[in-house]
Amino acid sequence: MKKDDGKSFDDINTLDPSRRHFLGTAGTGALLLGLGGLAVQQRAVAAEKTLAATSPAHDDISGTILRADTVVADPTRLPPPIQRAHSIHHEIALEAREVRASLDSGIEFMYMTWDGQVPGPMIRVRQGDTVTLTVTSAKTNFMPHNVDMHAIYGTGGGAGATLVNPGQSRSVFFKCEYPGAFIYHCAVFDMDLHISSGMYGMILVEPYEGLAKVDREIYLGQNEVYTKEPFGTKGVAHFDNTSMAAEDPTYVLFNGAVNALTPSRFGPIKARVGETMRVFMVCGGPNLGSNFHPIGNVWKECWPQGALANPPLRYIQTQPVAPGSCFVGHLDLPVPETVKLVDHALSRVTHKGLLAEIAVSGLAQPDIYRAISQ
Ligand SMILES: [Cu+2]
Repeated sequence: MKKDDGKSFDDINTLDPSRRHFLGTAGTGALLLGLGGLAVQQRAVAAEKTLAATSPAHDDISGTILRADTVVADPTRLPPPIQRAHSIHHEIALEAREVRASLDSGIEFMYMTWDGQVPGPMIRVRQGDTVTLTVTSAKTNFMPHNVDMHAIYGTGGGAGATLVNPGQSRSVFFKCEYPGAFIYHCAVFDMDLHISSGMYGMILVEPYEGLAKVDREIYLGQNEVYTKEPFGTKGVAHFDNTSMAAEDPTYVLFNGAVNALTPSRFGPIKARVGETMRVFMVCGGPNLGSNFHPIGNVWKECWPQGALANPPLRYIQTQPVAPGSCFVGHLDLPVPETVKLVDHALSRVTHKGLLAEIAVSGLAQPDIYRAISQ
């Protein structure tokens, strides 16, 4: 994907040494071409749908699949705020990539992704900008994919025009006429499976006047995953169409993995006392919305549905974010603390793997907060 200074987001989204502070033990994250002793579960699901018969066991189909250490997107890697006051044209590329990677320590899952990460790369343009979007499907894929952009006028948000089979590439032109933070997602026939497997991201259309200045920005995505095995079962987690149809997920996740943005996995997001932070969140679903709450803090301002054309709400504790929608909010960070970002439907935190943390470091501010021992 290209941003407006001509650099490729591929450079950003490839895990480089500067990301290792965040990714910790994730290693290089380079995609490795693996020989598929393990089958592609999506193919098994397709067999269930089309044959209405016993689906092949996951390990009964051999194929070539991509493998990666992780699909977890670094929440601090996003395009910078737009400084210009004129419109430009963007050439943006997204690659549909089916990849087997870690859902949790000792658990692997067959993801479907944009550019190998969950959520997909954040696209950032300005109202009035035009885009040529090229959607490519990796040759190693098994499924058709496409993109529905909620940020545009056009049939299916471009879904029909971008439908690609493995090895194919197609392009669509659009103009971003209205501002806001919008989801983009795969929209093939079994789109719930594709979104649940990771095929969603955010396109931010900044309003003509731009956004308020903040010290830091982060980007998160929430989705739920449905597996045949109970939560935490080691080994390969197989997708379960039945529990998806019942909207009864096994996992609810930020950035595609269990407790991904915490010290036990890839580390918390870091900030300093006195800074301001803008949080972008896209809720992929496919079925559950979020009740987005910062524990130990408050949304000083937030824009429901990412609708930046409207005035923000102020000092909001828990903001609903519908599946297929987005959130933009601001945090003040006046004291040293760990802010836990959660869905306040808290069983999703305690039983289903959803947690991100912001570690705010700096001098204590006892006039604002202090513990008192007796
Ligand atoms: Cu897809």
